[in-house]
Amino acid sequence: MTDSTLDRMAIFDRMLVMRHFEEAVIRLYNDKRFAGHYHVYIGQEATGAAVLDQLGPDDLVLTTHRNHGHVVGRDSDPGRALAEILGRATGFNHGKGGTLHISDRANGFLSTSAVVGGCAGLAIGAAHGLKINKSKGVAVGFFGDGSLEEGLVIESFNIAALWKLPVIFVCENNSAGAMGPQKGGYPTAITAAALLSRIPQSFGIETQVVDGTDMAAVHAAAQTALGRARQGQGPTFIEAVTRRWPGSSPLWPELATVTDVELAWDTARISGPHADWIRDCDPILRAAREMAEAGRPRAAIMARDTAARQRIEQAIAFALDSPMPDPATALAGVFALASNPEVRP
Ligand SMILES: Cc1ncc(C[n+]2csc(CCOP(=O)(O)OP(=O)(O)O)c2C)c(N)n1
Ligand SMILES: [Mg+2]
Repeated sequence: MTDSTLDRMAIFDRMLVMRHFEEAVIRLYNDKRFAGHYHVYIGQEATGAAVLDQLGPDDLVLTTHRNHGHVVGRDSDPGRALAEILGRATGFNHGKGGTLHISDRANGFLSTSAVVGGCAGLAIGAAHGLKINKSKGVAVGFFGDGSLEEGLVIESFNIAALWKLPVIFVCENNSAGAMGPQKGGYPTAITAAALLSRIPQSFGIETQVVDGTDMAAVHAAAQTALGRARQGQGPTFIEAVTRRWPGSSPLWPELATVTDVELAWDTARISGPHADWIRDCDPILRAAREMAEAGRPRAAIMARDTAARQRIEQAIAFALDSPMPDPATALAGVFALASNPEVRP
């Protein structure tokens, strides 16, 4: 059965903007345009895009240290998002949030927390606000599998279930195939639960586990979850499983693969140490391949890629042309003890 509400090209457009944005972020970091630690969402785009494509203006989104994809995938201006990462005055948060804390309130991003698990607490708070204001909006919290180790997340599941809150917990489990800490692999959730989904299930929360590179599967799960939340039926937990992008395995992101959409059908050209990931795990190539196989002209698919690349080129120019913040504004918008004259804004 085909889902008439699934607009693959619209979701693909969001994914392309996310991808080209973050490949640009890595290049800008390598060019020393910003400093400090950062994370990218590359490899998880199908999950975010398929959820975000179904949200309306009343819906709220809470996200994490891996927030760039969600922000630009929900049509927040990539120029202002990039300016934020580069610490410029035109950034969404005037350059004070940086890569880890981009939030765009006008577009439903209330606050972005890099505290692992923090987003779940923010999401239930947002959902509670929506409920008591009798809004039809839903709060969507995106977080990683590591969050399931945090007590706050467990408490958030409990409150969400007890109060039947309009919230969707989207757990982006990017640890498929991970070796785990015992074997020196990158971090995975360390929990005694054999399956992450059993944790929310024990609170009576509806759960769905889907392939996070499959936009159709994520779309269907989110559609059901949004319908339940809007009808007052309470929370849903969606676990979207992906294999980590090789460029995100080192501590600092590296351009381990560079997106070439034509590899979706020109598979003989796929080579190099990460050929398996490119062929089997890249959600962008999967989406392009599936659309081509369903009869979309390759030229139409490539035209979307060109458009997304141009949009990001404009964003880069905007961000690089933007001024640094005026030092006189350093304390504006900063929480401070009113009793301390040194830090009073
Ligand atoms: C409470 C807390 N503990 C530790 C960290 C350091 N830290 C940043 S990202 C990260 C791994 C998080 O894993 P996961 O939630 O699966 O997200 P992923 O990076 O895999 O997307 C850790 C431990 C943190 N930011 N907050
Ligand atoms: Mg993870």
